[in-house]
Amino acid sequence: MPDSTVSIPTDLRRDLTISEIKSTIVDVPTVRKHKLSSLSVTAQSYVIVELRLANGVTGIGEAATLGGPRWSEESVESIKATIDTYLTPVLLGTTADRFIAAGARMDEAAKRNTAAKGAIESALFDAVGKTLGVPAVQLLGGVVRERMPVLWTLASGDPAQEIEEAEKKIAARLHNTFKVKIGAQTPEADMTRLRRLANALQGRATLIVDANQAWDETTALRCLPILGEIGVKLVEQPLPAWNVQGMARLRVRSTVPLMADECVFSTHDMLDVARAGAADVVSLKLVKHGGLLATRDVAAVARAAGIGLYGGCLLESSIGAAAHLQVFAGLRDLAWGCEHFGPQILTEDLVTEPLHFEDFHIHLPTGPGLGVTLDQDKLRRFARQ
Ligand code: MUC
Ligand code: MG
Repeated sequence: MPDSTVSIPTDLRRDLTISEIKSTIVDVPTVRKHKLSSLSVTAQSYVIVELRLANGVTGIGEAATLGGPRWSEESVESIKATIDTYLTPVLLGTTADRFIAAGARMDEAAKRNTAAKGAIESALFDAVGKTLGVPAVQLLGGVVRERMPVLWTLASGDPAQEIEEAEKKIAARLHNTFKVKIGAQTPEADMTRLRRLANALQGRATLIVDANQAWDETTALRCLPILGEIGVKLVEQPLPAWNVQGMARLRVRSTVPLMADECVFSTHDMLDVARAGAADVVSLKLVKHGGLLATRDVAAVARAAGIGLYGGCLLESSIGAAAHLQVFAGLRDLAWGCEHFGPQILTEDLVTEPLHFEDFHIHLPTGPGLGVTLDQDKLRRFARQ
């Protein structure tokens, strides 16, 4: 039954006109060095988008990067240039709740540039959600889960430090699944490091690994049985992103499931991986897919192929993490949980009230839009001069 007491403003459509889009580069220090196979960071760089509507509501979004243009093609400098020069002009004056049309306009204005598009689309969902007083997930089909398991990434490369860090996370009941970043050192050194971690945390934690494309096929063939014997539960992107056929060959011989990350940006990539039988699981990320709706599209292709879903991250602050949670909360299955530990690896978060972690889970925020509020003082403080 429609509720006759709810009055929808007659000029709602005019109110939702996009009047201003502002982008700001920020660099936020991390609590320790975070070391991947081909890069390491001591500060995380984001582009924060503030998108204002004619009705006065401002939506926010975030584009994360990792090590400049080294994890993927986009850097904060290129993201800001794309937003300011190409995406903003095609959106100003249009209506914010036409998400799919906005995506088409952005695709016409710029090829790929998925992190830039994802940040803008997040801000659209935030602005519209805030205007209507509903969380973004409600605009995406509604909540399936209010909280989800969240892992922590061990990436200092020093096993003694990593064991101590993991112990603290377990004791605080924040995380008991750990993703270990491998590939920065020799495979032998990584296997020794993993054995140490597995022995120290035995029975109390689950380990997965992410090689970030570091291995070739023969190295992976040699190491996968060892990873299985150590008890590693999932191996993420062992081969270069281009080598989907190689991943398929590995998968046939591996007892440990494989997860696709850098090889799946678009729905077409997902389809190729599915057709090749190259992955058991896919890591979903707004920066790769280009927004909340595109992330759902990739998830739908994966689901159709029986590929499990994992909520990936790129060390987002609570702004970017909240945008991801709005999507993840509405997926029918999220068999592998998520990794939105980003807010905890920053020395300071960018929102007034950071996301809530408890009992090895991260909680979907309850407010409208993305459910978080940008802290303007922090934005000013961390803004690149
Ligand atoms: C990646 O490749 O998964 C996510 C977590 C982390 O530590 O690095 C990122 C990127
Ligand atoms: Mg990865």
